[in-house]
Amino acid sequence: MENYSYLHLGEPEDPDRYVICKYRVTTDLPMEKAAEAIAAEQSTGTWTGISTLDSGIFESLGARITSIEGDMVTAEFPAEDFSIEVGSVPQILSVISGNLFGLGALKAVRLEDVTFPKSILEQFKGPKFGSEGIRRLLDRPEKPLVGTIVKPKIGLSPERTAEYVYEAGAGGLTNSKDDETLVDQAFCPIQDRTVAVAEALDRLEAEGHKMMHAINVSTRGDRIVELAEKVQGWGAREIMVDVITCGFGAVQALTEDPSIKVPIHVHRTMHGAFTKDPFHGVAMLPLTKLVRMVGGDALHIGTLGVGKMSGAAADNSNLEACLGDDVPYKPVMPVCSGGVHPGLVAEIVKRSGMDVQIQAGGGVAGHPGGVRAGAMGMSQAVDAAFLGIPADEYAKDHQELAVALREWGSK
Ligand code: CAP
Ligand code: MG
Repeated sequence: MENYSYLHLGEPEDPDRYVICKYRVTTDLPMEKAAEAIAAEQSTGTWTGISTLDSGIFESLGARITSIEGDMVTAEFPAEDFSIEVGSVPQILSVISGNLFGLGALKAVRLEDVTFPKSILEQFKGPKFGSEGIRRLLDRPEKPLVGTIVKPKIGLSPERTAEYVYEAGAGGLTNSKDDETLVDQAFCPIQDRTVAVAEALDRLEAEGHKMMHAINVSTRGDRIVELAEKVQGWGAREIMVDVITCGFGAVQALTEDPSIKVPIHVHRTMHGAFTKDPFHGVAMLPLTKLVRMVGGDALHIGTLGVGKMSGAAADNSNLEACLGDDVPYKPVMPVCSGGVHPGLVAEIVKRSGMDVQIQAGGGVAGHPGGVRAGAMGMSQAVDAAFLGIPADEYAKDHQELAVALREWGSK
């Protein structure tokens, strides 16, 4: 039996023919051995030599380890390792982030990044709306979008949800959304909620304010498109889906269905289970790239190092993956959410720039003056950041912002 080596150290990476993955590897073995174990398991090999592997298969389909720098291993997978079925994220994930996580040869391994060749990028359509399309629908060309998550997460009736949305819009917010645990519970049926919220949004529009609210349709894969179509028919202007719990296939079913004509807001609840450990799991970055490929219009990327979810990536890599022009798709609207309040807005905008949607749930509903005042406080904070005026200075003439800064402080 031939003993094939997957090591091609020092050879140049070939971004036109290969999917290039960066893995952070923790192991007691020599790093070359651990890297070979990954390449073998994820492409043409297994734990032992096998009689059925010939040089033709190995040379055309075997993964290549092109570099090992410290604990960072670069592996290239030939484009031919991936399905000819157009745009299959499940199969891509099985290759680049599959069995390797369980390999005994590795104490820990984390997929940090992935780059796809043109031949695979071309299989995907990217967002229909993206950040520009959402801005166009809201008539908000430049300022950061400013939103809320209806709180409490669960418990409000359709009428109280709609009232919350109306108050948030009256306070100046451009966006609101269902929380990730709300879909179609008895206390707030999705049809009644969608209809009531649509009426609130119509009322706001008649008063001159454009706003969208994302209705959460996260459900079984065989029902999600049907539910989204219904929700759209009941008046939803935006739809929300959880990419981790529903899967990339579900997001893609929504984004590629010609009958769905509203933007798709992508939540990522559960991602912390595999993104939080810096040595094991999958970083958010590959997932962000895949969400853009499958056509999410807006995506949660965390709060760039401030806010309650600060265990997640604090750098700008996910923001850049949403907005960068290195892929042939429209930019995705990056959403900063999680423990946000008006006192954090300036710092977020300083880190993100203007192309961002900033959201606060507790930071709106927890305002001592109620939801409308909370929304005003957030809107004023975004206006101040947009104008480059420090929040406490702007607060001298903006009462709701002043109250919020007193309540929660500022960064
Ligand atoms: C924010 C939020 C978001 C998380 C997750 C929540 O509410 O609705 O789901 O921030 O976002 O329930 O926590 P608050 P991400 O504004 O009240 O914190 O995945 O980007 O971290
Ligand atoms: Mg939430």
